[in-house]
Amino acid sequence: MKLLRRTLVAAAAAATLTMSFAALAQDIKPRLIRFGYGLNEQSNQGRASKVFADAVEKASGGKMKIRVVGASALGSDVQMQQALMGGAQEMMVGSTATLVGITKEMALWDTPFLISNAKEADILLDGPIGEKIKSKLEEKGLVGLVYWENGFRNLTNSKRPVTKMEDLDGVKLRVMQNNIYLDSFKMLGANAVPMAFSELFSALETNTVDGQENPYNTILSSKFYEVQKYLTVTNHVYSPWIMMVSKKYWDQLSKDEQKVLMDAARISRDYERKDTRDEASRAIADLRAKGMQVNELGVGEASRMRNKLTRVYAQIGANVGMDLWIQTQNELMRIRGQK
Ligand code: TK8
Repeated sequence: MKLLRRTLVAAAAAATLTMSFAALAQDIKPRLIRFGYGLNEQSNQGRASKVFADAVEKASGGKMKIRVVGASALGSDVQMQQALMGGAQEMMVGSTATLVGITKEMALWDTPFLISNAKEADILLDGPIGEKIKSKLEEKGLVGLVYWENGFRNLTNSKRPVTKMEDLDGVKLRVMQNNIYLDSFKMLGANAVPMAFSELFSALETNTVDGQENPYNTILSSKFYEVQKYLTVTNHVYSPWIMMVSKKYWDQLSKDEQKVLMDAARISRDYERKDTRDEASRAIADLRAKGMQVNELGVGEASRMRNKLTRVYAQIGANVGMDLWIQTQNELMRIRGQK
């Protein structure tokens, strides 16, 4: 009996020792988190990524370190998603549109002309609808933290001013790797081709494609004005970004560490949306100053386009499911009724 007790005490002591060694090792070696994104450092995406990294470092007292890698240096959105699912990379921020092949409900955010202002975007993204869609990522090995604003997308090209639908005829247009975008722009008459963002600048420069569509912020930060003459204010879709963690990695973290990442993600989201909106409000003037020729769509053209896209709306409804689709329409009616 005595012997047994002594053995147990010794075993317990050994266990405590091992545990404190592990704790010590963790204290010394910060958890290094690779965080990838597609745009360059001097962009809204780059600035907010830095805010996130600083917030994590501060809240963890330096125990968790974010290594921020921009300009698609860790891969395109699609490649990074795969790396997160496989556990080869810890974190990223990128377009929700490129996630549709993984989580079909993400197609809600591809709906043309769905969201018409920042208030609607914030309520849909941060409320139950955004949460529901985000939670679908988990079964695919991804943990969605928060949505950032990419923004309202506008059209640029090097051929001609686009004022009506027919002006898109024959324009070779890069779209994201997403079927809704591909089908939509084909239906509108463009010669749409899917391509990773990382290849876009040189494709525009070499005239492999004539045009593309992205928010003002990106047209500025990626210097598309150097290779695109015409900008059409279409606001054809509000496009979010989403911050994600590899589920394999997330599950290894303690509750406290998960909270550090989530809190910092929220801080970066609030910063990012404000920064993006400030920049977007000045952007048309900036892009004109850089030499772009800016025009609006002709009267009634947006609704002509919407009518042309009936099949796309049906396709999105099928992707996201009727419940979610109706819930979204109801939510928008509620928000619009408040005004
Ligand atoms: C950046 C992309 C970009 C998106 C696109 O990696 O591909 O056009 O708008 O922001 O996610």
